[in-house]
Amino acid sequence: MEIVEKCIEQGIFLHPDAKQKLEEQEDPSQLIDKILKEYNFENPVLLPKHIEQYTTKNPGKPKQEKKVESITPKKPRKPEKKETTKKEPEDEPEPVETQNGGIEVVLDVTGRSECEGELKNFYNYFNDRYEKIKKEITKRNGMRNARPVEAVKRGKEDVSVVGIVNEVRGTQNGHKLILLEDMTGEIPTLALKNRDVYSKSEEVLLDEVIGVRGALSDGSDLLMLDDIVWPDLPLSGGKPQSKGDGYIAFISDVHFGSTTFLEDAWNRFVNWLNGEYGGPEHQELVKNIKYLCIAGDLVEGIGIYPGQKEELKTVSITEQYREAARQLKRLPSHINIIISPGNHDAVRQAEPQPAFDEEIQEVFVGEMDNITFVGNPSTIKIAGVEILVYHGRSLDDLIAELPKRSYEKPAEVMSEYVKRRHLAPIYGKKTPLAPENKDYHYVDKPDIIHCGHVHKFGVDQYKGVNLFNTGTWQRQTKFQKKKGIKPDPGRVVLYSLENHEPKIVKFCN
Ligand code: D5M
Ligand code: FE
Ligand code: ZN
Repeated sequence: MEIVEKCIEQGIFLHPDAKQKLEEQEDPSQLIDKILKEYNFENPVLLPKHIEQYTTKNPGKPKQEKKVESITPKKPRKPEKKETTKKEPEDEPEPVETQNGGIEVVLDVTGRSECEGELKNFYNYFNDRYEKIKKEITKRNGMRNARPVEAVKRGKEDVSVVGIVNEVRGTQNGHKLILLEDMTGEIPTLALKNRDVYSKSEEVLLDEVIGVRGALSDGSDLLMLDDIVWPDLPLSGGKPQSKGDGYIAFISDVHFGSTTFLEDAWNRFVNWLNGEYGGPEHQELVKNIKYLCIAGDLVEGIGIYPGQKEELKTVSITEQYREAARQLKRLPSHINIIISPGNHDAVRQAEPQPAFDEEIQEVFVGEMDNITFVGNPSTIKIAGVEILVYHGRSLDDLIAELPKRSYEKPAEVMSEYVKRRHLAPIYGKKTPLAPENKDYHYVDKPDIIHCGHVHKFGVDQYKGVNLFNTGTWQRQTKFQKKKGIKPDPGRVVLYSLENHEPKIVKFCN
């Protein structure tokens, strides 16, 4: 299993034929390390052709290359009977755990990972993604009578269908072709360049679940589009009804252990929390801060990017977490801290990432008992307020794919999570995903989504969901300088559990 696990770790699925080829080699484990190091991660499935250049012995077997489509099992299409044990995820009650300070962990992969890198995991994952989002889409106008792809193909009149996007591309004549698939089959759909629907077609992302309405063109399978529908949320449901008291403080991307960590700003924040910075009215305010939520990249980590070593205070990951524990211990002990990991933390890279393992937790537990460790993403509830904590790695992919989105307004990019009801619509790219049997990136109806990762600060609201991106505590790194990304460090969002309004507090210009 070792080579398969190494692939899962990176969010890569090892095709069975590629696995067999690797196992025929002298040292499969060493070879897979080399391959993964050089792999471009554009295709989440590692195929025999990807490893051919590395294999030395060929035991004379004819090459049996298969087409990508035949093995990319992201399609919820007629699987073998025994794999169709289709679960109704809604019927599975999630065990709710109550932690420090009445923090309920509503959804978290920690301790529940079932991904074994098998085809059935892919099938179950995409099936769950499809069913959950379809359920929402079919509540929207014009989509109530959505029918399966195969039934639509036989129809004549106006039709609607919900499918996973298998391909999006511009045609030679400037129209947009979108290939949609459900468990019954695949259908090509076309947004004509001179129709209103065209601008919507430009927002369609690969692998996401969308609904479409249109009419079949005469004598063919091609569906001419009138509209594209995302699941989204209906208009704002208003503020949470609950009436708690005190504040939750939100921060992210602290990067302890980096030479670019902004110690002065952090010290101001710590002093402020202890009532030693900011004057009497601040003292009154900070007394009421009951929770601190940290959305990943707690430490700088090691081996994350090439050349990162030059910016490390220490190359010992345990020492970095010890420093984190020392720093968090300086905060008032009545503050309940929630820690979710990011791509710099020492857990598996593929999302959903579990909480820090026991060894790392012990570094903190020895020091303090007010921390709740959760996975990434995870949903927690505090005083009736539902918070979706997600580091935000997929923001890089959304910004790259959607021309109207940019690093300058990170909270607005997060509204895409609500519109698409998904935290990682594109499978692969810069966001490695482990195909769990259940889709942990589905977005239900949180009151708050809290992200970090892009090191840009922003607060926004969309359809009643508060969107916070809490920036960083690290100054511009060499990479960011090269890319022209100017970080927004030393900022905190305070959310009132009483009036449900956010406030911004700055500790750095
Ligand atoms: O991510 C901070 C931001 O910078 C995030 O948008 C990714 C981007 N970033 C930083 N370094 C790199 C490299 N080397 N490659 C690609 N993208 C990068 P963080 O998770 O804190 O590193
Ligand atoms: Fe970061
Ligand atoms: Zn990050």
